[in-house]
Amino acid sequence: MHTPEATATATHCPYCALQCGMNLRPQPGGTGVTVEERADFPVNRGALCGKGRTAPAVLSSRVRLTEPLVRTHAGRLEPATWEEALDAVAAGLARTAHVHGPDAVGVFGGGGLTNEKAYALGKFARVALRTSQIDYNGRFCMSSAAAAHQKAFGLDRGLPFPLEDIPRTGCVILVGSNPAETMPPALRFLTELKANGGTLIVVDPRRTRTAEQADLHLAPRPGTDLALALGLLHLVVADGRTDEEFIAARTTGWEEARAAAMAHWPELVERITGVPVPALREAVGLFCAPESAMVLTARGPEQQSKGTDTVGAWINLCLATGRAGRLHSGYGCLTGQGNGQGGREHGQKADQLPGYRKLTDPAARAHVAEVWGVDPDALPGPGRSAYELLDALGTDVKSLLLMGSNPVVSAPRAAHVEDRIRSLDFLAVADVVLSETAALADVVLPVTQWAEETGTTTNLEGRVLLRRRALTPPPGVRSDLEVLHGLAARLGVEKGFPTDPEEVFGELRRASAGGPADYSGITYDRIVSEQGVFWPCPEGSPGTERLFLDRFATDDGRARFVPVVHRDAAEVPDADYPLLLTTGRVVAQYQSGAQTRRVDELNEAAPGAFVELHPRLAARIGAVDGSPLAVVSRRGRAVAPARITDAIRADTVFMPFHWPGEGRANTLTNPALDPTSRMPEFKVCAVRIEPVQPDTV
Ligand SMILES: Nc1nc2c(c(=O)[nH]1)N[C@H]1C(S)=C(S)[C@@H](COP(=O)(O)OP(=O)(O)OC[C@H]3O[C@@H](n4cnc5c(=O)[nH]c(N)nc54)[C@H](O)[C@@H]3O)O[C@H]1N2
Ligand SMILES: Nc1nc2c(c(=O)[nH]1)N[C@H]1C(S)=C(S)[C@@H](COP(=O)(O)OP(=O)(O)OC[C@H]3O[C@@H](n4cnc5c(=O)[nH]c(N)nc54)[C@H](O)[C@@H]3O)O[C@H]1N2
Ligand code: SF4
Ligand SMILES: [Mo]
Repeated sequence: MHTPEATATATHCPYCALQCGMNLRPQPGGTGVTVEERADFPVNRGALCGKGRTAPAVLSSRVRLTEPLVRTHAGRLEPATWEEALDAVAAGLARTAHVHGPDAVGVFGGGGLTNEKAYALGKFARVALRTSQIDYNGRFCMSSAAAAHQKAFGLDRGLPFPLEDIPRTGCVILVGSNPAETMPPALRFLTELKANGGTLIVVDPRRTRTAEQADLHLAPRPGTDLALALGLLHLVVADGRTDEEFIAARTTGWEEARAAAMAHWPELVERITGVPVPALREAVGLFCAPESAMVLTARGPEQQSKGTDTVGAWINLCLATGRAGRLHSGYGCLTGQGNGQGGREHGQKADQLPGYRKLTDPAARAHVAEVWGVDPDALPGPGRSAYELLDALGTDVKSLLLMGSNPVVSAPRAAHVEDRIRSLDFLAVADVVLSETAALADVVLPVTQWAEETGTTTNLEGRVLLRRRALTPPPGVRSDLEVLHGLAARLGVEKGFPTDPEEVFGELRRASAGGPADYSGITYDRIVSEQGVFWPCPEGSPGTERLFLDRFATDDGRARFVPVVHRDAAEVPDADYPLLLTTGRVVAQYQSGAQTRRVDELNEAAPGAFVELHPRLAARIGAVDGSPLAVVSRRGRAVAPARITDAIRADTVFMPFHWPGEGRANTLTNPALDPTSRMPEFKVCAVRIEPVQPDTV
């Protein structure tokens, strides 16, 4: 006999979209779990980065929340019972709805939540709160690529092929993606590509550890990827390297897109991007020579106020050269969060219903309303996008329920967002730790974590996976599903919010049936026996590993070119703010750092913010390596030590965004939004820098 917890449990990492497989073995005495290699999972074959290896540290009650907290009249967060806490949340939200109407209550979700939670949260907003005001942090992540995917292919699945196809293609252009830091086990696919004779082009203003692996590194000025992609397309046309047969058979809109691209002469593109014409020519040569090729984008080109058009231009390049909808060729977006793919499919997005259905589509409303047992007319319409929702806090939106995000650190123009959050009538946060945002709440609900609960995530390949409970949570915490169940009941909705994840998944399957992201044929058992199931997967389907091989998901089955032209970033350097700031990640910290800043080993590796700058720039302003440097934008001022390196352009500085306080990069960033995706411009804003005398810090 053994107890269910005595053996190792096969599950997945709590952090990024790679969703590496791992085994969790309970420690003797039942106090925690140890991570062990799980070599059978094909994505990572046992490899893990430091974050995944150390993830169990956040399960420790030394760093996590273990009891609900309610703010007292004296203004302090004090321990409370679950009954008191849930009563207070329901009362706070109901009061706002009663006085100001249901749309004065907001909900903010996260792409780290399992499919079951994301689904339940969207349903909770529309059915229990009847508010239109729900959106989530995925808006800050891959929304531009999602919008471009929809436009061109009629469907948004980040990667239309499994990662294992990467080594089998001839050339990969990796645009604004740094997997050496953001998905280390995935580097293997690029190493194998090169071992197979394929070539790698990396487009990044910094010579990152990923760019060091490249055959060709293009280092454009931040915010100029659109011109770069159009310049490459111009050269493809000028050199007669288009695939006319593919264009005629499988696409529409080429003439307009071609005309738009032809306005982008190589010399003009060199002027805009800073990438020399010979390098542009070399890139076209490498991309067009082999029979197959891929373009993969991540946050670099996407987190711009023109991210949707930029991704559209890279897709145009793939379509014009016949490198889409074919085996081992295509465009893909490397999604970021643990459930960044599934989290964008099941209804926590402002304009969306489960199964990637549109909230404005009457047939979609009717289908989902029937599953939910409500009148379709009772479903609210689309609400505000994430930044617009945060910006409306304290004015139009007076109360907020937040689950799975830490916007005080991660939102653009964060000082303003923090101010808006502080001006709320009522804030409830469900989290596993006391994040910077949770610390501002009126009620904090401590929830269970990955290793303590079961649920599905959908990784960056569109592969639906099962995370499994491996240990018993501490007595004071409840799951997000239990939170939503308890709140719905208090708001008068007794039924429809089950707490068993598999029951929620069963309902999600029905709600998604017939939609673009159809999960109806996926079961927990199938996921386990097949190492994940790719959607779309209608009842009886084996799942869809590769999309678009026969047809694209548009009405006529053809991919659509988008005619796009270059435009500047929302903010360009001037006399007062002569430099560009770009932001991103380091390997040892995750996102707002709420979880990873609580892990000793990771803090030792990456203890705080820094400002990366070129030696020439450093010499010009008298910056010294390791000494504090102030970075000032129109939004505010941040201070962090200088890190001098010739791996960055001399007109650009870089800051990671994982830390709160003085070094918070998002104090500086520009919330200018992409008109289609509503993505903020995290990757470009104008700044000046000045060394700080230690006594003035
Ligand atoms: N260690 C770690 N891993 C993570 C995460 C984390 O926080 N930490 N987060 C996860 C999530 S949610 C995401 S979304 C992914 C993100 O994964 P990535 O997109 O790989 O990460 P970033 O560092 O944001 O940006 C990638 C690169 O874009 C470059 N860049 C900046 N501006 C531009 C530009 O204008 N054009 C181009 N072409 N490149 C530019 C930066 O220099 C950077 O090297 O990582 C996931 N994995
Ligand atoms: N300057 C700049 N800013 C950026 C970016 C950038 O590149 N540059 N990238 C953007 C991107 S791509 C992203 S994805 C965002 C991410 O930024 P955030 O949305 O802040 O993401 P996290 O830090 O992962 O926050 C997740 C929170 O939810 C908690 N949590 C984890 N799991 C659960 C759960 O199951 N239930 C509940 N209730 N809580 C949970 C964690 O403890 C943490 O407090 O940041 C964006 N901000
Ligand atoms: S690469 Fe991502 S999924 Fe894999 S161990 Fe690291 S954080 Fe976890
Ligand atoms: Mo992300």
